[in-house]
Amino acid sequence: MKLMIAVIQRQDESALTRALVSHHVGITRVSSKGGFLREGNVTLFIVVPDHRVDDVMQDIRKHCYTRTKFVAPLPPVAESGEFYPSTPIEVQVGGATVFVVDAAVLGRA
Ligand code: 2BA
Repeated sequence: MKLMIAVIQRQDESALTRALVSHHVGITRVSSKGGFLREGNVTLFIVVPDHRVDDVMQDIRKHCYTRTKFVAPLPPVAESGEFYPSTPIEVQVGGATVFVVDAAVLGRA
């Protein structure tokens, strides 16, 4: 068994979870927040037999899109009154960040 931990963007959640549920894949969803952008995202916990990992990845690839965000970089420590031009930097987010680890289901209470 594998535990797949997928960090996805909120905009992709609905289509992806619908697809996974229709393929009889069990999911647990938690609200999360990226450490860099500090924007809300969604983390899905998915446990599947090894042979289904590729099917889940296919759904993730199909429904999770790369988007461009602009973030204002943090200013360096500046002398008071010093002008600091903060040009937003472009960041690519997604499609999805997926971690796959071995899992054992020991039973259900
Ligand atoms: P965030 O941490 O908010 O990162 C959003 C995007 O900002 C990242 O997209 C990446 O393109 C960029 N980024 C992240 N850290 C950066 C840095 N130190 N310098 C410059 N750019 C940086 P993704 O790579 O697609 O990641 C999307 C979200 O997936 C992340 O949101 C985070 O919630 C999660 N994630 C990504 N890598 C992770 C990791 N190694 N461990 C745990 N969660 C991760």
